Amino acid sequence: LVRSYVPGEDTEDAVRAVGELAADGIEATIDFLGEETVEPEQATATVQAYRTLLARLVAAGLADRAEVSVKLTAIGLRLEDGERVALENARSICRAAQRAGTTVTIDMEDHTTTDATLAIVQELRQDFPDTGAVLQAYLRRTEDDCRALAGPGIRVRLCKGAYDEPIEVAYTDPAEVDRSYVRCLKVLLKGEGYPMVATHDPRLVEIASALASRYGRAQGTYEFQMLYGIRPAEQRRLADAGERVRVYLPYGEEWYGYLMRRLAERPQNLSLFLTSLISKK
Ligand code: FMN
Repeated sequence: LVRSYVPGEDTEDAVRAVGELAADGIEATIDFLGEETVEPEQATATVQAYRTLLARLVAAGLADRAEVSVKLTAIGLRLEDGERVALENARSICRAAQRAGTTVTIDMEDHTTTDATLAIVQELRQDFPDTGAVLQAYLRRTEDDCRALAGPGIRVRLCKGAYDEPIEVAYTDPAEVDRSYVRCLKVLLKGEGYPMVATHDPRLVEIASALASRYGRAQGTYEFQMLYGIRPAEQRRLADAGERVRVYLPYGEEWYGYLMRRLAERPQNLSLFLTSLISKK
């Protein structure tokens, strides 16, 4: 079970999985699973893990098939002077990614981090213009954020959102979240940026394809993203149809304890686990 959703604990496991996906014409974005950072040393170790990973991707000739996804809380956002620490650490990862010839996307976490995260992404984009942002359709603010991030070349991953958010800031009715997702898709696909459509929801995938052709977007001027091991046949179907597809691939040592805690909380709910793998609640 574990190996179907996380390819392994080591850098080599992640690199091997990237190679396997590449053979199917699918790209990757790799997330190093660290624990919530409570000490600066842990943040530094996470940065080092990303640097090692990027070097290994280059050595394996796969740096053009994979980018990395980074959570700011894993590189210091919640430490003292956290915004500065996280920005400096993120810069270091972006520099390594640029040298490797690939990109970084900054994951979005719970709503208390949205402003800081977007501010840091904007700062990073000064030096590394292809740094990706993530917007969550369940937040009421997100349609506006999409407008602000629909400019030329801006990489934006649109997802529904994975955290338990209060009704003041988020839509809680799934139908409302879907409607918001479609409104956001329209803004991003009509815009001049590079939308990354992250969902497994068959209806939203279909709507995204239809909107892309309605707005005259060629395949490859946007992409689909799904989690490693979820709907793999659909991932291959989209890739075979000429779409650009990227899989979010988590790996790391913290994986096992993490999975066990999630399953202990809600043993009946595997999809909750899969979502929490992303959100690290
Ligand atoms: N949720 C977040 O809150 N922040 C993220 O950065 C994030 N990144 C994701 C990346 C990918 C490739 C995918 C597929 C999902 C991501 N999610 C993220 C999780 C989604 O918000 C959502 O919980 C999950 O995809 C289930 O919804 P679905 O029915 O649209 O697939």
